[in-house]
Amino acid sequence: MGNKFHELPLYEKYAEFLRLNGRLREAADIMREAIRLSVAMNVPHRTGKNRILLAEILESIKELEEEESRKVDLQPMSSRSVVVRGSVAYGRFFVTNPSTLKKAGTLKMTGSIATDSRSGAGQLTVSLDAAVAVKTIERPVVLDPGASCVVDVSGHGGQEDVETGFSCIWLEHGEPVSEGIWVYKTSEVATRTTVVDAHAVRISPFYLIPIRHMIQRTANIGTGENVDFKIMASEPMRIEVYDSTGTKLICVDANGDGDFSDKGDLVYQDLNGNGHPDLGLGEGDTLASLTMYVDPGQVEAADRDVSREVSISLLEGGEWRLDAVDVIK
Ligand SMILES: [Ca+2]
Ligand SMILES: [Ca+2]
Repeated sequence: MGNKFHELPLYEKYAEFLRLNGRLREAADIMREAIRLSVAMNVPHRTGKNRILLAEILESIKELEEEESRKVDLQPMSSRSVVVRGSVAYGRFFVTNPSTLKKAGTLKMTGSIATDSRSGAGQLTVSLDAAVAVKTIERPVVLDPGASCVVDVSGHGGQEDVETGFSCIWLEHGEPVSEGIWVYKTSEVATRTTVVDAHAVRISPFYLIPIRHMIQRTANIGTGENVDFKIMASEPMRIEVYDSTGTKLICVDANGDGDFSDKGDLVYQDLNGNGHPDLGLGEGDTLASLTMYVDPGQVEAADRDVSREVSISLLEGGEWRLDAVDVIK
């Protein structure tokens, strides 16, 4: 039994070593051994000290587990674009790391991929061609704490009423963590200015969910145009809208009811001065886009089955015309 007196400091030092190296669960196991030994040896001051250290290690484990639960999130989970015949469709996925831990993973993408490229750590660009055979590519991505990566997808050769699909999956250690799909097709209609896509996104309690919308008009309009839009949610939620660069704030609707008369509401961009937020299309432009960030707030487990909707309408001839409905679930 005499050896036990030498073992106790070894256990204590080893537990500290493990803790300093971030091996918290092993540190807790060893510290439990140290406590058991110090009780057996009847050295209460050491038992007391080690119990405090164990409590600290367990608290660190809890914090780590909370962080680990903040998984990388790929949005939207599904997305559909219907563009004017002969034009290119644009889809976008946002891959966000809402935790304070650095995350390394792989983006696995499947579709009629013609080309792909990368610009910096934050953007992948993929070009699809409906005529190209379906294939799968994998690209490694490292996401810093709080960082996101954008996957921009352009869809060429879309056929009338035949959907071309693309899937994007975030893998960690080869296991899928989050995934989304995008389909596009063309349609002969849409000779006016219209929102050409709709999305379904997952609720996340950890960050504001980004949703990008493309607005398309036919090329032959010729003149510039300010497109007024209205965004309304089925349940109260904060909605921020940014321009195509993602950095210029257009409006904030603090409760998502579509007006700007509530506390915290503000219109930052109203190019035609009619009180409604808008986007400017230049003379030759056929496309504009907006990105909204929505915060549905904390959703009770019992309400998880209830889908929330966000609708976008454009102002045309003095009337609001509903163009797209996004689903949040
Ligand atoms: Ca409002
Ligand atoms: Ca306006």
